[in-house]
Amino acid sequence: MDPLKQRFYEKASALTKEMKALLKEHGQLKADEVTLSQIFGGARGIKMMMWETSELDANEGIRFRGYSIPQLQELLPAGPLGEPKPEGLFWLMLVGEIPTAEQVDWLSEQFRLRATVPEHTFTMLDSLPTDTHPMTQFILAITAMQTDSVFAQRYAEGIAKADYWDPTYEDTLNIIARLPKVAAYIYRRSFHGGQHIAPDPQLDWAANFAHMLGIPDPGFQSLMRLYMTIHADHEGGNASAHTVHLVGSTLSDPYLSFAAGMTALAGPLHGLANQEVIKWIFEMLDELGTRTPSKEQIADYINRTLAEGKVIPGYGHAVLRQPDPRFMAQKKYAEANLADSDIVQVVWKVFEVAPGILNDLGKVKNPWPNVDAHSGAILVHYGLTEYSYYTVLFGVSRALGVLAASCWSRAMGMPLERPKSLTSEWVKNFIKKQQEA
Ligand code: HAX
Repeated sequence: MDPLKQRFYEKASALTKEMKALLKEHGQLKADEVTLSQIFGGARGIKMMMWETSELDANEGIRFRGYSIPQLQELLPAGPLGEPKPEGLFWLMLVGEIPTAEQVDWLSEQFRLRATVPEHTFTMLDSLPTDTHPMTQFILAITAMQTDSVFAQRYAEGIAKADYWDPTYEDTLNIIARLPKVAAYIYRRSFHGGQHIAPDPQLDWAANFAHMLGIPDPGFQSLMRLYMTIHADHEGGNASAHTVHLVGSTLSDPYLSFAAGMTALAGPLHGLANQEVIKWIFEMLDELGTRTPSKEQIADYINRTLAEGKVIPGYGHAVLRQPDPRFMAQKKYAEANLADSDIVQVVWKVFEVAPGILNDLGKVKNPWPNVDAHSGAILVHYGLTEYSYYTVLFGVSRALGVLAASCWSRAMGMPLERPKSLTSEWVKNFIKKQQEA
């Protein structure tokens, strides 16, 4: 057994045993009470699933195994320009320990060794029109690779429930290893005439992805390490993670459950917001006829967007009630590396005026920027201007968190997820009974 798999097995076996004993004694304790407003309001805040890899606090933002993003930037083994390697975050999320530089190098090598994509994936992609949305291509490509699922094969052979975690781990490493190649292929066929770039075996996972996209700037490689780290996980309740969790609970294998999660990420209220933000900014600049709008011009454009009954993309969040630390990490990166960029300065000016305007509406619970408000401007700076591709980048990163969490779900023997739904008739009767009581 490889060292990471061995460590995961030890950790997961111990925690599963501990949780079983705790549940036996305390299983009847109430962890939550649910209001009708929560049921009608998108299940906000209802505690209903286990998710080991990260936890979100409304005011503090995300912590991965207890570590904030600035702490990860300090503690995880880094690339040459100082940003953490996402391999290290994956290790941390999977086993709860900060890895050494040697362990991260070992994982980079694992991803290199497992990166061969089944050829029919490319044949399938090449059969699609090149203007097919990149997220559609991405989802189809993940699904096409499912022919290689170790979990599906072992299940068909008749695997014991106690062993589900093992092929889940294998699929997890294989999928993460293959995604940069698949995602770069989609980018190059969609926007660069199908001129593909061979992987560079000297590079770590994120830098190799940057290389295959065709942007040789070492700054872009470093940005990709940061990008792949901060987008990886946001606890279990967000739409993409929850979808992976739900579909995985049917024992649909990691390829299919991850592809399902990517269909959720492709919604404009979730991951697609990163393309919507830059699209909205470009439309604003075109309409205003300037690359350097004033704060007053931006405020006016925000008000016009709201008057048209649209949302301001990149602002608001279902859980967060402060500026997203993932936004702040990107802002800090931009301040250090590309403070002169016009498009980045537009993002900062929007940050100065949008929260006040949204706050004044009186209904927006969180007027602050989320992760998607900043990423596009930095990508544009490095020449990655084709914004319909941005959510694929998010998706490659999201694999790290949701698949590590899938390993935990199978190791802990999580059952088929099946919450209760209600009818309006039930709600009316319930209210009547409460009033009579
Ligand atoms: N612009 C305008 N209005 C907004 C708004 C925004 N950015 N954010 C929230 N509102 C509105 C809602 O549409 C809602 O209006 P109605 O009552 O008229 O329907 C009201 O404020 C209350 O909403 P909320 O409780 O504050 O927010 P929700 O939890 O319902 O929704 C969303 C959270 C992220 C979907 C929402 O803030 C939004 O639509 N933001 C813009 C899209 C976006 O940036 N999405 C990415 C989120 C982060 C993410 O998942 N990234 O992948």
